Amino acid sequence: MRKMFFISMLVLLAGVLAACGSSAQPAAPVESGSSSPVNIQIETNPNPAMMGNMELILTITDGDGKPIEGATVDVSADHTDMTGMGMSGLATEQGEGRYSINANFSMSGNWKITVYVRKDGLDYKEDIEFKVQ
Ligand SMILES: [Cu+2]
Repeated sequence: MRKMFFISMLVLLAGVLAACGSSAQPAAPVESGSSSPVNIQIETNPNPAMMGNMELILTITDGDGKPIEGATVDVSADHTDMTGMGMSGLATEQGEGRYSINANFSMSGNWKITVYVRKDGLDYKEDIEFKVQ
């Protein structure tokens, strides 16, 4: 229950990842490459990532390191070792390229976070491996 303390003030303001067994994936986004137009850094609160309720904070910048603001940022999470544990939701913009979303990670282990960043002509997807203690 101690994790609840860290995020209780943020829940009302931020997006929430909702558990969902059959979320439709958007079609054919651009996969990340070596010369990526978008960089995504992921932080968690609490840090390191722990089972239970967590806030994920994504800092999204362009190839020049400038924050990407005003984007639509979809986040999904899958427990890599199992099926049927997917969650997805829309992150809430916090300014200066930061986007946050709350999620309940019901199991420890390896998760894959998939982030979709869309703005004007930009349609970008990145998978981020993620370990929950
Ligand atoms: Cu699981």
